[in-house]
Parts: sequence; C-alpha cells; structure tokens
Amino acid sequence: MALADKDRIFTNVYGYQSWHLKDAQARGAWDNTKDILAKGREAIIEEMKASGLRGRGGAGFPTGLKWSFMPKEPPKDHNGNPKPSFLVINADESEPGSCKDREIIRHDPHILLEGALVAGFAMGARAAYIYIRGEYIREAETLFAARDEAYAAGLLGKNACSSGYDFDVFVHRGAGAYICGEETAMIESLEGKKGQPRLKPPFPAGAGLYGCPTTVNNVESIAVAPTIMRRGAAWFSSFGRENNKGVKLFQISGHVNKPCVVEEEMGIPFSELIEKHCGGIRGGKDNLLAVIPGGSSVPLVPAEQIWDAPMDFDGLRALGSGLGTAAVIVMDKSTDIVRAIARLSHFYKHESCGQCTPCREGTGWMWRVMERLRTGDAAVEEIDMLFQVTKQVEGHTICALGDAAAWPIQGLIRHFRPELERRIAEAGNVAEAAE
Ligand code: L3W
Ligand code: SF4
Repeated sequence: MALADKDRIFTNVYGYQSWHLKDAQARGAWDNTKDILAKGREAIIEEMKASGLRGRGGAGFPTGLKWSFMPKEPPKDHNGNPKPSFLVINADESEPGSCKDREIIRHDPHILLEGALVAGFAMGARAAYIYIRGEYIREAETLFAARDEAYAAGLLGKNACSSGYDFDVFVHRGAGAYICGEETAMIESLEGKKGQPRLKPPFPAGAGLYGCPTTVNNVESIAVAPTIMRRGAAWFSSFGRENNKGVKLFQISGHVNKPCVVEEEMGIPFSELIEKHCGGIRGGKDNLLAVIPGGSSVPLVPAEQIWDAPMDFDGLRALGSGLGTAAVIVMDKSTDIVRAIARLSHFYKHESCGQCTPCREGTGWMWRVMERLRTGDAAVEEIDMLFQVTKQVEGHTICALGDAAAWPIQGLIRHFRPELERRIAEAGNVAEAAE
C-alpha cells in the first residue's frame, strides 16, 4: 500500500504550492517551533534517537546518535574562551542520480530552515551553514530568499521563534566539486581552503569547522526533524522495519515510464515503487536489465534480484548493494551496461581530489581498463586483474570516494562477467591474450 498523503512530510515536493513563508506555515511549517525547543536539548535528541532516523545522505548513520556526540559544555580555546559549535547542512547534492534535496530546497525551503533551528538547538550550535552545490543557482536564490523571510518574521536570528535562543543560518555556495559533498572536504571548503577530505578521527563533532564541534547532516535528515518532533518518534518509527525506520524520498531515473521523486515508506518493494509511482519499466518488467539502487556509488543489482527487494539499508545490503541516497537508476535491456559503468569510472577519476595514491592512480587506471573492456580491446585475464585493483583501492583511502569508484566495477564484474568476456571474444583478443 502506498504511503497515505496524511503521512507525508514533504507535502509540496512537486511545487504545486508556493514555497513562501505564509504558504509553508499553512502546510504546518514553523508551527509552535518554540514549544519544540522548550522540550530541551536532551529531550529532542532522545526523541530523534527513538524515531530510528538514519542519515539520508548515503551512509545511514543514526541521526540522533550523531547529534549526541556534540559536547554538552563547549570546549575552551587556548585563551580559555568557550568555542562555538556549528551545524553544517550538506546540500552539495552531486551524487549521480540524486536529486531529492534539490526538490526540498526548491519547493519547501522553510522546513529545512526550521529543521536547522531544531537540530542546531539540540546540538548546542550557534549557527548553521547550508553548503549548496554551485550548479543549484535558482535553488540557492530560493534558499536565500526563504532565509530572509524567516529572519524578518523573527524565526531565525536573535531570540529565534521567541525561544530565547540566538541562531543564525548562512548559505554558502559550492563551486562544482563533487568531493566537497564529503563532510570534511565540505568543512575545508567552508574555511576557504581547497576541498580535500581530512583523516577521521577526529570526527567533526570533536574538531570540525574552524576546529570547533560540528555536525554535518544531509538536507533531508534535517528537514524531517521538525515533523518528527511534532508528530512523535512513535509515528515516524511506525513506518519501515527494525533498523530501517521511517519515510524517505526516493528518486527514480532512467528507463521507467515516469521518472519521479516520491516520498515512500522505507522498505517498499522495488516492484511497488516502480509500478505505483513510475508507470512501470519502459517496455515492461521483462525488459529490465539492472538497477543501481542508491546513487552511482553502490553496486548495481541485476533484474532478477531487485524486483522483490525491500528498498532499505538492510534489504539492499543483503544483495551486495546499498540504499545510499535512494537514487534509483533503472536500466533496461537497451543499456550498454559496460559503457554505463565505464562512464561512472570516468566520473570518479575526474572528481578524485588526488591526495591519496590508491584513489588518484587507481581511479585513472580503473577507468582506462573499463574503456578497453567497453570496446573489447582487453585480455580476458584483465577482468580479474581489474577486480583485484578495485580491492586494492577499496578501504585504503582517506575518504569513501575510493570505495565509490571501486564498487560499481565490482558489481559489473560480479553480475555481468559473461558480457565482458563476450566483448573480448568478439573483438578477437582471446588468441592474443593467450600467446
Ligand atoms: C562520530 C564515530 N561520528 C561515523 C559520522 C561521520 C559521518 C557519518 C557517516 O560517506 C556515504 C559514502 C558515499 N564518531 C563516527 C561518526 N560518524 N562514525 O557518521 O560516516 P561514514 O564515514 O560512514 O560515511 P560518509 O563518509 O559520510 C557517505 C555514500 O554515502 N553515497 C552517497 C553520497 C551522496 C552524495 C549526495 O549527493 N548527497 O554525495 C552513496 O552511496 O559513497 O559511502 O557524518 O562523521 N565513531
Ligand atoms: Fe581524495 Fe580520493 Fe583520497 Fe578521497 S579517496 S581523499 S577523493 S584522493
């Protein structure tokens, strides 16, 4: 059964209504926010923990737990003065296939701003920085304008929502680097430096923006917080299943009849998501080849395995893939699957920041082999060699981009090896390789 309208958090995701403050308030945004804050920091964090919300930016880390890592008392700087704490909201949505945060910002920016206040208050943050990808030009304009409305109405700034709490929101525009979506690269970029990931630990809660306690959360994770606080953790956790709770924005692109962004219950079967919301697979169910279910950084799943799969963290992990940002890329049988994965390899090679050797060298190497496999201009032994290289990159780099480059190739080799071998055989390189 599809999610009922009454249980939707994102009630203006298609922009049928205006994003402006008055209309957002009519939809329920900024409704008694002061009362939420009056519950106190601990109570908000406990409610968020109880809701079971896991981060919506790809990694699925429990949101309430992450907030609880922020210090109760501010640490002191070297002069003995208390350091401020910060919330950073990751709106650098650059994962191929991912396009949900854009819809939130375009059509419902006030629920994000209200979420920033609620989350920032709960973690003791002085301000939130919303880091929005540079290509989201109109979205950034909407966000700036919505922020101005909230300030003018006394919802943000000094004594935000008459709560006695001072809280600022800054909007910072990125400049087009995918790697700035990695939380520590984002922090570096906000500090005015080149966006390169830092080694973790220390995690941002210990030493983040300007060396101060910081939490980085995805747009969707923050935007759902006020509704969870208003409707209660029990309501949110009544959706989905153990360890995979709540509702979620799914973004379905590729070879479906009606690509869309839709809010659904976690764990909805893939078939239901496609049939109910996307008008089915182009050419019918039997025309499905494979699906990348969580944005380009997770391995593909072949048609026969994905159809009945529950779309949540555990359901997709059981298939050797992941939910990621729930950016579901559907590929029918017209897809040149080797070319598709080679294209992703080029993307990761291009976006590698280059500071660690396995990623800098490995992404280029993997892409070049993928290109030769695409044309069949390779030896069959190179398939295993490529797999081994992905294993040398995976887990041996500073940030997850190395893994993200490795996993799609691993998925291809695991599930489409005969196709790779067929191309090599057809290109006539078998004899050469054997010599
Ligand atoms: C304190 C600990 N904090 C973990 C925090 C950590 C971070 C969060 C998750 O990558 C993935 C990546 C992409 N004490 C902690 C701790 N934390 N242990 O929890 O951390 P982590 O390292 O598991 O993940 P990550 O580095 O944040 C995110 C994948 O998501 N992805 C999507 C990317 C999406 C976009 C976009 O456009 N929105 O870029 C898709 O699969 O590959 O694996 O906050 O600090 N002990
Ligand atoms: Fe940079 Fe790649 Fe290393 Fe990440 S894994 S820090 S993107 S070189």
